[in-house]
Amino acid sequence: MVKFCFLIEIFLFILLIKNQELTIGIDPKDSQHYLPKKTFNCLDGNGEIPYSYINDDYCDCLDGSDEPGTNACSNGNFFCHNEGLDPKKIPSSRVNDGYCDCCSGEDEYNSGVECINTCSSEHLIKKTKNEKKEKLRKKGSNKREQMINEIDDLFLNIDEEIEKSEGKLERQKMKKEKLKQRKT
Ligand SMILES: [Ca+2]
Ligand SMILES: [Ca+2]
Repeated sequence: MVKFCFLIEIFLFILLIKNQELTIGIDPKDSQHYLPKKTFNCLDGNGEIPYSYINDDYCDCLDGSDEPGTNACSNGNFFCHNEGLDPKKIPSSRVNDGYCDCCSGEDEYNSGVECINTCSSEHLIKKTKNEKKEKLRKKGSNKREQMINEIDDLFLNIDEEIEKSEGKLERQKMKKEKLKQRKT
């Protein structure tokens, strides 16, 4: 009985590995189209193929949607999850081509090339750049506000000076008028 359970566990494990191979490179937003069933419908609607044809290294769908995880289709796309950084899609021709295109290196899962995961360091660089940009933007914004306040103060002073001059002129006119009246 123990041996039987052990065999079932091994079988389930193999199924899990096989399913992971079948679903590699799939955009999570399309994952509902790749659920294990008897058949798979090409995403462009032009064809129905057995589920086992997904990622079997042979291009069956015209839109390349059956081979997201291999480079069999020239027009397919591979989804890099890039955990820790932004996910992105790359042309599936770059899968296992010996060059690390995803920062996670997940596109080179079967080429023998060992990719260093650079997602965390790229994330740190991006974060530092964004912080610097934000700092500069705030500095610029504060400087602009300061200049606007200085210009406002300048205009306020000019208005006060004009008011003072107008008052002075008015008083002089009145004084002149009084002198005129006294003479007559
Ligand atoms: Ca295929
Ligand atoms: Ca690559």
